Amino acid sequence: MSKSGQIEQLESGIEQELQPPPMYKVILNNDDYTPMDFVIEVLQLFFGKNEQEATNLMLMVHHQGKAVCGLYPFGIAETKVVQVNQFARQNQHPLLCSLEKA
Ligand code: TYC
Repeated sequence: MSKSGQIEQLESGIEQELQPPPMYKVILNNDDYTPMDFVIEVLQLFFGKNEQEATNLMLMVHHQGKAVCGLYPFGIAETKVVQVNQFARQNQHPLLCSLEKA
């Protein structure tokens, strides 16, 4: 590769490093079976919500079908999704947590 090509590549690498990481929305989806209290517990345990915030967010999911629980860089968002879905399955609930690019 030419010298100027190498410099361009280096510069674009540096620019990328200076950007904030792309963020991902962690979404909680409604279903007909997961108990409301369980969803409130999940929001407190995994998303740091207090009881009032967790209740409001759970009701938003219940009425609107889904809601954003938090915004994180990919690795953290993916870990939350895995942990929440695993915790739901361990407790025999169909609750579904998913990921969307912000
Ligand atoms: N719709 C559920 C019920 O009536 C409650 C619920 C809320 C389930 C939010 C999932 O992400 C959810 N028991």
